[in-house]
Amino acid sequence: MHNIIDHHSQVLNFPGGEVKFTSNLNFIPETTEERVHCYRVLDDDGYPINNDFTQIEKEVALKIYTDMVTLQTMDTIFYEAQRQGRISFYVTTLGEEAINIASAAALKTDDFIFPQYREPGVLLWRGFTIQEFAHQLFGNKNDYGKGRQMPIHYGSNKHNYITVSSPVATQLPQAVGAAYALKMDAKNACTIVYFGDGGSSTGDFHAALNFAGVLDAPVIFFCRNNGFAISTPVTDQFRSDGVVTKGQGYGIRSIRVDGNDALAVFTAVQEARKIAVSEHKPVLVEALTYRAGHHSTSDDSTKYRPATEIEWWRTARDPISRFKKWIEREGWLNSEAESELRSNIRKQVLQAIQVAEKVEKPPIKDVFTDVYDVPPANLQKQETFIRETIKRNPQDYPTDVPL
Ligand SMILES: Cc1ncc(C[n+]2csc(CCOP(=O)(O)OP(=O)(O)O)c2C)c(N)n1
Repeated sequence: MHNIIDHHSQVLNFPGGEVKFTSNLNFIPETTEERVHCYRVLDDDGYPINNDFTQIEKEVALKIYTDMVTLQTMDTIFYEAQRQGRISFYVTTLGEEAINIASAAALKTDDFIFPQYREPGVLLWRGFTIQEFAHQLFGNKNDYGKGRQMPIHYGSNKHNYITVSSPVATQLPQAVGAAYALKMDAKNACTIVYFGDGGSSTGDFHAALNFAGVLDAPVIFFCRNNGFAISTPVTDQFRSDGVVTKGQGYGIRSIRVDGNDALAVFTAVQEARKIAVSEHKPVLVEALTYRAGHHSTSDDSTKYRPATEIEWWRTARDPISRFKKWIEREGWLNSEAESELRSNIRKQVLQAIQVAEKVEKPPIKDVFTDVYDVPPANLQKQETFIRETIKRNPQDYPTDVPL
């Protein structure tokens, strides 16, 4: 380090660049006068504001629409299945359909997805079937996690979708490490990591951004700022102007986008990907949205926010209706095709539940495999114990779990 003070020009050559001296005792203000603007393409009525966005083809637009409707339908029916006691837990993505589907549409299949848990739409976009979702939710023997994970902890090697793990924000540093590995291997790909505003309130978020900035890791940090971390509103989480402003603190280019505008999300993520892959730089995207459903099936959000607020977001700001208005005006969808699409998807989801429910559960032995090459003595003992207990009390154990 060489701190050479240049008295003539009043600058300090300090690691990272020149620093000018000043005789003004100025603190950097804690806020800016105006909040960071939010990029959008479609107004609330689905009219493009201008032409400054990526033009998408009819086929892509229709797939975005179909997948958003599929996600919404899965949410409605799987949520009901939990209420009926057929599955133990569920999390909806209501209100965040554009974030899920349009961001996925802007990526390439070689890019790795590090989800939080409210992004099943990214997996849907990549071709994970409704039946595969249902098998996971029922934890049957066709579930790739062999029934060991909570419902909604989807994962797929085939789709480069890292398995969901509920401890909040652990995926953030992992995504940076994986992005760095992609860069070292000279791969033409990036990672994208999704997280909520609550995820940004953890230490892992800050560590991840700092490492990414320093290592020039090709990672897209995608924050779904939906206003709440369960019952904690963002106003109780941070005093900054949201999450977007935190990027600059770590030397990371950042953008704020309207998360309920599929075209804006698509365009922003496509540009972010270019920066990550061509320039080997991390990017932060903050999508402003609203969690239009309860946090999970264990939550009742009317206890901490007004029902009228939820209703307003569900209707006036619904991302699916906004996108629909746009594609209808483009002449790519009419009401007949729309109702056929919806009834078709509904049938598929109901059918998937019926099939998944009948598939037997993974065998007991699967509880003890896949961690150790040779199971240690304590696990062997536990397996013997559980088998003997079941033999003694068969009436207490489900009949669809093979021994
Ligand atoms: C480390 C950790 N702390 C607390 C929890 C409990 N928890 C589960 S989800 C959640 C809120 C996360 O909110 P956010 O990141 O904003 O995502 P959102 O649910 O709004 O999509 C919390 C606190 C957890 N799973 N892990």
